[in-house]
Amino acid sequence: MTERHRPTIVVTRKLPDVIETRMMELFDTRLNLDDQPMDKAALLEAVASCDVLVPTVTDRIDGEVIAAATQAGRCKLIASFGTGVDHIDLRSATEKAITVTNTPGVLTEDTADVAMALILATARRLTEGDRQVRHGKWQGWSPTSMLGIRLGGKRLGIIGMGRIGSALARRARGFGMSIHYHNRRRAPVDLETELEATYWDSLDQMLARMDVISVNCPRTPATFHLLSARRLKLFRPTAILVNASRGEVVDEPTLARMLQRGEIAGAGFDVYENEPAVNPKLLKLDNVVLLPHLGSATLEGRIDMGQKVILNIRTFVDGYPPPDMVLETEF
Ligand code: 8YV
Repeated sequence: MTERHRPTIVVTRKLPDVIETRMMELFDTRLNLDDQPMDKAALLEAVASCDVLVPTVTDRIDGEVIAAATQAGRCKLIASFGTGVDHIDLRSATEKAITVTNTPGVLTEDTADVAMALILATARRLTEGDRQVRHGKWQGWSPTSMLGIRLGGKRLGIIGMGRIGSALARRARGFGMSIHYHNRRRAPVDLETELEATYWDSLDQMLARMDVISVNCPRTPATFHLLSARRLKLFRPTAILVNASRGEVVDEPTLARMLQRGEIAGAGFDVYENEPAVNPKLLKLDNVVLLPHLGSATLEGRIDMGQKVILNIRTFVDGYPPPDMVLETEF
């Protein structure tokens, strides 16, 4: 039996122990045990000295990094730990014949849980209430204090009815919400029937009629500021917005201003335009829920993601197309 090629891989962030151990068994692996995000110089050095780079959402794999990989002539695979690939310059990777893989599917349910949690927390003012109790400001029960919005019977508008959008819709139905969605392509009839979902070809028309809006589309050139100032102004003043996808899909400064003025009732954020920086206006508002990009943050999810990365690397090294190959044309 011929020996399998043992590639050199560089992992840019600390991964769950079980994944790092397996990587060490299978590959010549350089880990990042102190978990400090790599700066540009470190990334350029890493990509020039490995066969496979394993980055995460916190690494900007731009044209310069791809060029460094090409010049050194070694790195042929970028096996990203995560589903979103907006941190990778896919065009440069395609041009330079560098394969890119991601980890779709295994973080769907965890991310939908966080989107639903944001809807509940924003509508029922959970984090605001927590702050009140914690800071000794609670004066006791009152019939008219801390009133929120009942979710049952309300309309949820989902922007991006992919895996996560559909998983969120299933959860929201359990809370009595009706499902509306906008997507590049209309969903298959089976899914629409299962979710009793209403398709809106016009995003503008949908936005103006929803009680809750959830962003679940990927960040691509076409979705950058999809919720622009003009579109945010279409929201009903009683509406709430949640985003567990990517901050760049929403014009964050305009949203912050509108929340401050009460032109939109509330918002739940898991992601931000300039992570980890958060618009300072948001920090002062009580009608927002601010989470630190928790979407896929379960131990089980992160282990499943790591296993996908390993499978992608092994398949590629064996000379086959890896299962989660990302095609630039999809984005
Ligand atoms: C991941 C995410 O944890 O997979 C994604 O697209 O947004 C996150 O939930 C992160 O990207 C890991 O790189």
